[in-house]
Parts: sequence; structure tokens; C-alpha cells
Amino acid sequence: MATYKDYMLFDKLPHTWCAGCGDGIVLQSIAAVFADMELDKHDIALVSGIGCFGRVDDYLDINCMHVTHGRALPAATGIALANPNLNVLVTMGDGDGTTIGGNHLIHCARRNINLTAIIANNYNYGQTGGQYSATTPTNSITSTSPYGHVEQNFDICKLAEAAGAGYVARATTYNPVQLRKLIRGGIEHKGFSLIEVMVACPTHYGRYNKQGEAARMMQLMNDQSVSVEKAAKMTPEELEGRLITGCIVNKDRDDYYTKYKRIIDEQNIDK
Ligand SMILES: Cc1ncc(C[n+]2csc(CCOP(=O)(O)OP(=O)(O)O)c2C)c(N)n1
Ligand code: SF4
Repeated sequence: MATYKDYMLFDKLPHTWCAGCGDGIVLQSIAAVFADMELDKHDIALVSGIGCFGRVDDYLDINCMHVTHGRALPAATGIALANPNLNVLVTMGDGDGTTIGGNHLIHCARRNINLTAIIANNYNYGQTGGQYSATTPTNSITSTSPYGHVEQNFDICKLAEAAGAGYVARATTYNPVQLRKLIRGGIEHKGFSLIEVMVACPTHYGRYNKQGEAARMMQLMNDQSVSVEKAAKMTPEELEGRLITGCIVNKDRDDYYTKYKRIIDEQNIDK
């Protein structure tokens, strides 16, 4: 039986992430899902953008493409449309996926491209020194908001749902068992799927906001978490500041390729 180790490049270790960074937990979870699903390496394509989390592809023994910051989704869209049989994954930080690349995110969801986007949300630009991103919570401190962040932040899951994503889920690195289940659900879903993973960046976000060491940051994210089932019985006021975890949206809608093919077939257009 395959294990996560079969999908890893151990000769590339030790990794470059800081001690306590949550990115490694997500990396291990992705590799474990490949093993759980017994995926053939040739049937997987993973595209990542630039950033700390973007480095996951360095350690995976599968077909990977490392592209420009913010442009992982368009590159992955090309791959998914050229070969609809591939399991296409896209790994991005919150800066990559929702800030510079936010436009691609909403259109990928709207078009329902058959791929799985995994966004590691550490609330800041980790790789470049902890600047604020589109998900940085209001009032929090970053290297570019030393007096407190004035902007309102995106809720990534709500954004994806509003843009039409058929599968939307959130997990934290405190609960890798759930994370694995949700990533698998995303890969099995036909159409655009998005999994937001809350990860600790103790080096920047945690330090600026006095959240303590990585273990405490993970405890904090778990304390903030509330399951989809419990959240359904809570008021908007009670949900203020909470992280809803689990599978938030799961509905079928024809993905782009299927719909396109049907139109071509129905009109008997010469391919
Ligand atoms: C087009 C472009 N703009 C800016 C940068 C500089 N840059 C590299 S990584 C990064 C932010 C990374 O933040 P995020 O995507 O949240 O990932 P993290 O490092 O936090 O995992 C930026 C701004 C770049 N490489 N390319
Ligand atoms: S800077 Fe933050 S996100 Fe980047 S490796 Fe270090 S802890 Fe992780």
C-alpha cells in the first residue's frame, strides 16, 4: 500500500520553511491524500505560485510547475483544459491566491474549471517579510501596517462560494485528519474546488501580533474554529471572529470542459 512517502522527494530535505511554519503540515497532507487515493503520479499535475507555501512543489515527486506569483490558476487552467483526465492541483498562499491573483480566483470559480485550489492562509506575505495581504484581519499588525491594519479582509471561502465554486472547504493545520478528508473531497469533486487551510506564520504574523510560538498559534486557530454543523445553529453575531471549518459548499454544476464538449457535440462541430 502506498504512503505519503512515495510521493515525496526526501533528497530535497531539509525544507526551507521556518521552525513552526504550518506549510509542512499541508505538504504532508497533500502527499497523504495522493497515497489514500492511490493516484498514479502521471495522473497528477500540481501548479504553485511564488511564496513560502508555493515551495511545496520542491518536495513532491510528481509533475509540478512553479509559476509567476499570482498566476498559478491561469497556468493550471490551461493544463486542466488540455488534459481533462489529470488531477490538477494549485497551491498558493493568500497573497498569491487572493491578493495579486484574486481576479483569477473568482473567474476560475465562475468558469468552474476542474481543478483543486489549496490556499494556505497565514494572513500575510510570509516570504517577503510579513506585509499585509487581502486576508489580513482588520486592526492586526504587519510590517506594512505597524499601527493596525485599516482594511477589511476577504473571507476566502465566502468569496469562492459567491463566485460560483461548487466545493468550498476550510481546515486548520491543528486538525490534519480533517484537512486530508477535505483535500480528498476537493480532488474527487468534478469542477472547481477550493480548500482554505489556516497555517501559522510564527516568524512574521505571529510575532507582530504577539501570538506566541507556533503551538500557541495553532491552539488559537483551533479555539476560533467552529464546525459547519454548529455554525448553522449560530447567529451572525455569534460567528463574528470564528473560523467555520469543514465542507461549506458541495454541489454539482457542469464543469467548463464538460459543458464545452456538450456544445461541440450537440452542434456536431467538426473537431
Ligand atoms: C509579480 C510579483 N510580484 C511580487 C513578487 C514578490 N513576492 C514574492 S512572494 C510574495 C508574497 C507571498 O505571500 P503569499 O502568497 O501569501 O505566500 P506566503 O509566502 O505567505 O506563503 C511577493 C509579494 C513576485 N515574486 N512577483
Ligand atoms: S516566513 Fe512565515 S510562512 Fe514563510 S516559512 Fe517562515 S513561518 Fe512559514
